[in-house]
Amino acid sequence: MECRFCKSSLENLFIDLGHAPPSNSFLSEEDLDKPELSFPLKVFLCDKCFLVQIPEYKNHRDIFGQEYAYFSSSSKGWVEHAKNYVEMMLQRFPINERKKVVEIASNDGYLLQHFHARGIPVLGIEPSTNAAEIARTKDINTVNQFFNQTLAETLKTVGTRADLLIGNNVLAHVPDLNNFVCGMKTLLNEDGLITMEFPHVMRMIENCEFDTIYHEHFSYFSFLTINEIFEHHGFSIFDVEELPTHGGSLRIYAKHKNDDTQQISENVNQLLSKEKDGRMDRIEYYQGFKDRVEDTKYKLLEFLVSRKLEGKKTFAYGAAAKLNTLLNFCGIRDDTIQAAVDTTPYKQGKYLPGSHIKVHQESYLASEKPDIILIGPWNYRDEIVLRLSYTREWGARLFTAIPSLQEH
Ligand code: DWN
Repeated sequence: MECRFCKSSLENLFIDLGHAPPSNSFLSEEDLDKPELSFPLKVFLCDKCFLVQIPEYKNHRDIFGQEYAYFSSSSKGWVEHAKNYVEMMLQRFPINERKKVVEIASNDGYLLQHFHARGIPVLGIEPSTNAAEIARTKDINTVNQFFNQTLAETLKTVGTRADLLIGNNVLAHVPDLNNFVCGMKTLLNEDGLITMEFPHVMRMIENCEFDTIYHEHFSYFSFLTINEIFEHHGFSIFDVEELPTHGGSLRIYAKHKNDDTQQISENVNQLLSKEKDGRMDRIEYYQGFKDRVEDTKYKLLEFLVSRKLEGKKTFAYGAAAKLNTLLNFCGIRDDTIQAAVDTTPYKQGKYLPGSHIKVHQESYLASEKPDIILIGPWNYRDEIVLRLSYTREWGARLFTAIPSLQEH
């Protein structure tokens, strides 16, 4: 196997989470009587460019095709984050009705709707048909295709160039990374801007966020590696921010290398130095992760089995992809966690991949009154703990499991 960026041979195993079904492959009632596919979940480290990565065990077209389970608007916190981004960008850069804003992986229009509401021309690019159709109901012009160099060339041919090109939580989902970044180079106008957000591998390692490892996350980025990738493809990253979203993400701001309209912020060198001081350009930095992951696993299993033996009822709240990685790596099934709850209509009535725990709508909590509620998307912990305050009436206890078991 070779590194998807620098093509060096991949010799270093970062972590092996065993075989698991893809974390967003929710099952219908009928699917429970059929075979269920599991794939290896092995993560490798390139010892040349330090890109942490998973081979394309499951074809990305089968993951993000017709039906995708994740809708960006399913979490208020994320929609608020997108709205704040739009307001910040309009303050900082001259984005107006004469400009074109293009978002790659625009999902259900959660972000572009805020530019559209201001009369700024937008174009969404979204491969999942169900999400693209929701965006179109919000009057967001959406191309229902995967983004790549070919699509970029086609758009350029018909006169579409991006003055602002946005990509949030998409770069990690792209097997052919070089083709994707080449496509952005084609689509971005001469003095155009790129902003991209993606989970920061430094935070994943520091906070033991192994549950964010799943088949659709092909790459896990440090700033050192992202900077090398963008420089290689003729971009300059002129600013970077560390964000709290999704367990700790980076937002990068990039431009064409020959565009001198933006000054390079000190933030760029500061973060490069921080990562180098943290020895993220050394293999040793990436070693020992599995031991911490296993410690989290056994402490969670001990907790859940003890509650079960006491006759307690445990539910999961938030049928996130990360919950499925956690449950499948820990071998948790519907005997220890009896049900899950989620506000996403698409997920309700379906079953979690691997564990086959049924997903219910939120009212199921009040009708069943579980003693223990394990919050899957710990990245929305505060929002969810507040939302579930009513469960205290029957003495429910709320927990998260990452980075370690904590009560809230
Ligand atoms: O990269 C990705 C990240 C951004 O989102 C995607 N590949 C997949 C997805 O990962 P995830 O499913 O782990 O993401 P979330 O946003 O942590 O999932 C939250 C889940 O919890 C959703 O199914 C919605 C649900 N939810 C809920 O039921 N009630 C969320 C909140 C805040 C709530 O109050």
